[in-house]
Amino acid sequence: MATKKSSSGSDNVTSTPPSGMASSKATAARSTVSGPAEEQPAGLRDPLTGHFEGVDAVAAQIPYNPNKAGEYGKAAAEPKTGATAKVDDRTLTASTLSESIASPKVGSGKPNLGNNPTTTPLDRVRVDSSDRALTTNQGVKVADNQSSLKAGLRGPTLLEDFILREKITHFDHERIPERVVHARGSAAHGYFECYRPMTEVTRASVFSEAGKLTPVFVRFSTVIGERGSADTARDPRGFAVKFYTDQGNWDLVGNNMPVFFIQDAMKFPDLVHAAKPEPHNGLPQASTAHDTFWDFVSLTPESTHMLMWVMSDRAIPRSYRMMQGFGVHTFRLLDQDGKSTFVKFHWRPLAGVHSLVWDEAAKISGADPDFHRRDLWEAIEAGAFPEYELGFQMFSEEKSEKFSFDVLDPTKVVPEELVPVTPVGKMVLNRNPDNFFAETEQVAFCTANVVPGIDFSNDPLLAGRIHSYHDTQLLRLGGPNFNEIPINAPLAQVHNNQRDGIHRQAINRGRVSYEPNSLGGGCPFQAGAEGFVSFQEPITADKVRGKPERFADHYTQARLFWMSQTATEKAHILGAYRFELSRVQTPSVRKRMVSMLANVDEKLAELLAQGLGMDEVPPAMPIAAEHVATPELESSPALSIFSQPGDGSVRTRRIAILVADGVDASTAQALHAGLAAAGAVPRYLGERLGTVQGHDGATLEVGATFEVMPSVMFDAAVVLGGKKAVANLATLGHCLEFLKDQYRHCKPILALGEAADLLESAGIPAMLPSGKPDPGLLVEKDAMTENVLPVFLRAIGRHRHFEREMDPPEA
Ligand code: HDE
Repeated sequence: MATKKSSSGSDNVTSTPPSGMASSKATAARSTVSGPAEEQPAGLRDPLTGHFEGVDAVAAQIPYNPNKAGEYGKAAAEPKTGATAKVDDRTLTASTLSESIASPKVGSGKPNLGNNPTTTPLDRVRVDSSDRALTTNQGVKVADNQSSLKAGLRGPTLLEDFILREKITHFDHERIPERVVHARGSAAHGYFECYRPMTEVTRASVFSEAGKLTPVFVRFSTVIGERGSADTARDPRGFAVKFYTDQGNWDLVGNNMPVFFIQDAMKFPDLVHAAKPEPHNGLPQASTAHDTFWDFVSLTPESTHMLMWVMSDRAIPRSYRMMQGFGVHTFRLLDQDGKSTFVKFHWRPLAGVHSLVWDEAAKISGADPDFHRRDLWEAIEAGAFPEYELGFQMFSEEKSEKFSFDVLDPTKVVPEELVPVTPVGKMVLNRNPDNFFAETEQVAFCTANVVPGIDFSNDPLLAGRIHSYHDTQLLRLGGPNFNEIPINAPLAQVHNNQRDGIHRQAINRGRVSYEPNSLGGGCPFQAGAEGFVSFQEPITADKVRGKPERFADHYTQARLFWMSQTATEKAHILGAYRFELSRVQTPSVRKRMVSMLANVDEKLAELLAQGLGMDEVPPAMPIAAEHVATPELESSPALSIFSQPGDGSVRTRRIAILVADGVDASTAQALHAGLAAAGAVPRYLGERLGTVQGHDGATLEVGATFEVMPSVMFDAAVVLGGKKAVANLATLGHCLEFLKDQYRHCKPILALGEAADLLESAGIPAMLPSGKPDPGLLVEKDAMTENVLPVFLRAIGRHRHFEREMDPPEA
């Protein structure tokens, strides 16, 4: 670029046009406040005139709006592709004649036509500072990042210090509002692989061919706790998946439970206000175990079914990798001709569904509040990629009308025994995010994000969600351009006439920001049949507030759930109700809840009343339904967690090998190797970090200590022989507590040689309460045989040994 000396003598960039730009003579800037009626005579032509003539030729190709008639009546059902003009000279649609001028900042001077680069892969914004100096946000190198600029070393700091001010100002603004619900979450990238073409039911391209891969970003969350709350609270878990499809983004924003508390979006703020910390004192954090929640739900009997799920072990998953996901609402699949099939979406973890037990979950909240976040991160870092199968439950509208329940009611499931789940593909999470804030915090899911081939049903809860998610991001992410934040941008091209708004990034080329137009050659044009076409649902109805009659049956499916649980699950549900309601301070709220549950099962109500110290079971509360249809099923085995044990693999299970000086170290090493080879994660656990000396001369490095990783951080434990080691461990309160908790939480324990004595010191009974041998307690008094490891692996694969569970625990 040409430069001239400024008066101060320093080099300044001038306004002289750089080479490549039309000369000032050629453009001879004529005023554009008026234009000629006809083409200009040759002598008067200049580049601007030529440009306007070219634009006119483009505009003339669209002499009228040919689609106008198609907007009315029946014709509107089949939207036409927008009219476009043939544009040979692409400078005619440019914003400026100076477009061809290049610089490192404005680009090559050859715009990438028909392209929106803000949607390209995340590499475009991934920043790496290797070998780079520190700079300001303006790219100016910072010489000194230690001290502010002062008038004298002991003097006042100067306002002029733009480096200090920029740094502090950015820091001051580093937080955004947390999500009003689901604030606490963890996320990962991955892909979805389609098993087979589903084109007979949907035109969604994700499901168009076997082997088709679609990138995804998934965020798991708790609901009630604040952003920094503990992971293992009793709560539903969010299971939100953003599919970056070639037709645009599809968000399947689900939970790990297939039903919800309420039936109409109108009640959502009430539900959340009741469940969140109470407004006067901000108590309690991340827990529904308080008066306002139970007050609300006991007056809202449609919540009964969901409460059964939330009181079950589904609400305390062992890992995000080991829980199901559900779209909850009935959605529609639309085929190429717009034919609709109702669908419920199901995610199934290939690792099986596994949960914590409540006492364990409560203790984990202290030992490692980030338990689920860490688990997801570590599994992916270790290459043990979480996998989930997506299934469709498909049924026609006609079929759904014959069900005893309404499929538009989000407090109801469609039992799998009525409509089986058809597997359609698999999701693999194989990449941790680079940056928590930029990706996990800024990701914006929205139920309104659907693609051609997927549509909504009239579930009134879904309708509210379609509005709410977009709306909430406007505040949380600060304006209407949050879709341009890299994690939210689709991979499909974005071209429309939306402009402006805070933090706009796309620099749209050309003067046209409206449709229809002819000056931009009609572009971007309406896509017609190729675009998203809503299902054409015939509706004749009165405008009313209210709910369909069948929504009034609040208990049949709660009972179905209860009757489908094993004895262990029932005991846990009862225990959860007892825990939560014992924390409620208002006896009449407790009583109301028990009277609600009496409509589900008398025994449940009776046992709960006993557990809460009530003198008698209150009478069942009146039911809202005038008529309750006979349910199709008495029980649905698919609703039990135990119906999905997974493949019995021990992959990623954490195993503690308890060690102390004098331990049988070579057996420890052999077990460590065997467990690791099976995919488990063994750790030597001791009182202090450092080396442990085995009685056989071998040494072991302690990897974790009892105080940092108590029992609840492990899925199983090994206690080794070695007289001195056992005597040593028996003196450690931490160790005895550890073993007691392993036992109480029904985890497999392997005790070798003298270790049997240690179990006795910890008060662990050798037999089950029933008098039978405990299959999860493997005691080998003699030396280790080759049988020991396989039997132990099988016991770990079973996850828990609930046969030994007692309420209250005696051990
Ligand atoms: Fe949400 N929900 N929700 N929800 N929800 C939000 O959106 C809302 C509901 C779910 O990881 C919010 O971006 C309404 C059911 C998940 O970022 C908000 C209603 C289900 C996530 C919102 C519901 C969900 C949210 C808060 C009733 C299971 C976390 C922040 C009409 C199918 C997504 C945000 C993430 C988040 C509204 C009910 C799942 C306020 C109004 C039912 C997984 O928009």
